[in-house]
Amino acid sequence: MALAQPVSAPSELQRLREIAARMRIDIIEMLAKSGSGHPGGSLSAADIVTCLFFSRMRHDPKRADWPDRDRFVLSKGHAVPVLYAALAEAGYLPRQELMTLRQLNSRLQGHPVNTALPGLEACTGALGQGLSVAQGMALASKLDGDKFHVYCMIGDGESQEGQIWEAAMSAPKYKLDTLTVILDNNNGQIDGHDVPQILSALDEARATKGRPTFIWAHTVKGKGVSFMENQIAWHGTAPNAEQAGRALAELRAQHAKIQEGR
Ligand SMILES: Cc1ncc(C[n+]2csc(CCOP(=O)(O)OP(=O)(O)O)c2C)c(N)n1
Ligand SMILES: [Mg+2]
Repeated sequence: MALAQPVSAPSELQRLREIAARMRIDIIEMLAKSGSGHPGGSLSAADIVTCLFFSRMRHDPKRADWPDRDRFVLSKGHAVPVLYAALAEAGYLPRQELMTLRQLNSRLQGHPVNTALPGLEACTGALGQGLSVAQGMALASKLDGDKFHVYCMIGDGESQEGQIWEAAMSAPKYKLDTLTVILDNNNGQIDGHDVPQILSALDEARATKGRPTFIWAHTVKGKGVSFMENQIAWHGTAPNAEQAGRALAELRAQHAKIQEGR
């Protein structure tokens, strides 16, 4: 997707890139501590989730149950470390709680539990189901007079589920312009790591009337950590201490480089 004009001021793009870089550090630290979880699909989604939570979504961490808030449903629920990192960054939970990922009694389970933690909109993890949940929310928004917008992220692997296709066929039938679906295709039309392109696609989606929007985001699985990028072995394996050290050195160097650009 070519951008006709800048979508946000350079300082705003800088702010978003810094947040995404910090969230990648959080993801690796969380996974290294828990010893299990899914780095690949968490790292690939970091820029998109950042653009949603810190630029385009209307939400309030102090009022997680605000009826008019925009909703984000992470249908590829196994990538929830990226969502926990965003919620911590936004102030829904204390940053140190991230280190309780996947522990017994933690609010941060290996897949999102919406009754456990404010900011989580749906229980997801059984691939294919989140888009149907998001569609129900988008329909409710329409019935209430377009009160809020619903964003749903699905995975390319997840898209092999029939339920995704059923939802994709029924959403246009109900003219669900309150729904934006983002495919994290960590393999395109937009570069899912390019902040201006993500923002522009989200703006176009929000302005589209009479039909839902589907954004096909081209991403790299494991984005940001050289030895994890495009390596399927890093789909669901947490880094050990030595690997986490190497990953964090790279992510901290990227974060510092973005900060230098201020
Ligand atoms: C119904 C169902 N089948 C299988 C799984 C196991 N599983 C978890 S993640 C995954 C692959 C998902 O790939 P993709 O949607 O592309 O996610 P990403 O690459 O972003 O991690 C599978 C098969 C599951 N969670 N749910
Ligand atoms: Mg994938």
